[in-house]
Amino acid sequence: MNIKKIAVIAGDGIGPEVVNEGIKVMEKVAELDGTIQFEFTYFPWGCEFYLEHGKMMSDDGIDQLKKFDAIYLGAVGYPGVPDHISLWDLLLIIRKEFDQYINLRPIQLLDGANCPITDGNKENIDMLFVRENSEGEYSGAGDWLYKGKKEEVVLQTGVFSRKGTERVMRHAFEIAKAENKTLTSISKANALNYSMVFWDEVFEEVSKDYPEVTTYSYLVDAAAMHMIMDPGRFEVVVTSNLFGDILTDIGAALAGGMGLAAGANINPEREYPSMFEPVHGSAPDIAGKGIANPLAAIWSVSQMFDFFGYESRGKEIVQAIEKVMVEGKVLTPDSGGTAKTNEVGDRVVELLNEL
Ligand code: GGG
Repeated sequence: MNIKKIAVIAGDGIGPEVVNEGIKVMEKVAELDGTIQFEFTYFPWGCEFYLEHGKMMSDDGIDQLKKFDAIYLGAVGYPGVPDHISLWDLLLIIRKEFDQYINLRPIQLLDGANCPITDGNKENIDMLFVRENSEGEYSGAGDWLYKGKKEEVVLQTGVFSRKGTERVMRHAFEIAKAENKTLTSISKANALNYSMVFWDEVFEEVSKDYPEVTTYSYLVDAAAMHMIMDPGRFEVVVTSNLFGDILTDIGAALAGGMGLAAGANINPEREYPSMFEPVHGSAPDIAGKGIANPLAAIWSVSQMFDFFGYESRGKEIVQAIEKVMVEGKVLTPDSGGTAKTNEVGDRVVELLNEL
């Protein structure tokens, strides 16, 4: 039996509600498979923990998480705790400490999902974003000078190392090559005259090692427009931390909304645990009402199965999500239904039984 130890950080707001459904699905798939089993350890970290202890996670939190095979995260952020603290002191610190330098965000329009553009279909909305996840605009480098004075100045420095830039590009090229897809790099070299000129140069250099991969390069503003006007241009996409975060929200909208957007924070060397999460935040406005859409959290479970080498099980989970969407009977309000979070999770489990 392949036993995987999973650290569960359900986090804030709707995090615990959607994570519960993801765990249901993990257990069902493990039961159906018969060769894999999960052991869950729950960590109470997040904004409530912060309000009680003055910190988002225990001081030795990173050491505690190190021994797990993967982390399953819900959502972070809640009114009462500044957003930069809740994000930096839990989610971003885990990504950095565990060198999860790849953020994989699939943008895939499933049958039954609501696409806001007229020409959107399964064929032209099928992309994989490979977002740089360890540095760039999210490096945390900067300063706040003369705080509160009239001379006040803030600096937020983008950090693009050769190692960090090259490795995310190589990872994206490897995916594009294996899947026989095109690779698009998204940057902004006309305005960001150091970081993005460098980004484009490294992309050009690395592309020489992958002559079989057709490449494109767009400025981020043009890319944002093309994603709406002509999404079929994009297959595998590599981009920086901030651009990736923004563009994948456009992607989420194209593919049916944030309730379907999943993300995997990967340490490709497997030296540290990787982390799987819905892309959405904690949605305090609907927290506790039992109406949050659990499908993004469930889709991220499919990414976890892929990561563990159970790709066919991962595919089945996405198929079950698609069936729920096609049936259209058990959907949460954001997808036009009236179902509760747990009912959607239960329906996914029932459909997995039938696949
Ligand atoms: N699901 C995790 C979560 O709450 N994410 C909110 C967020 O703001 N994430 C920023 C990022 O992915 O960089």
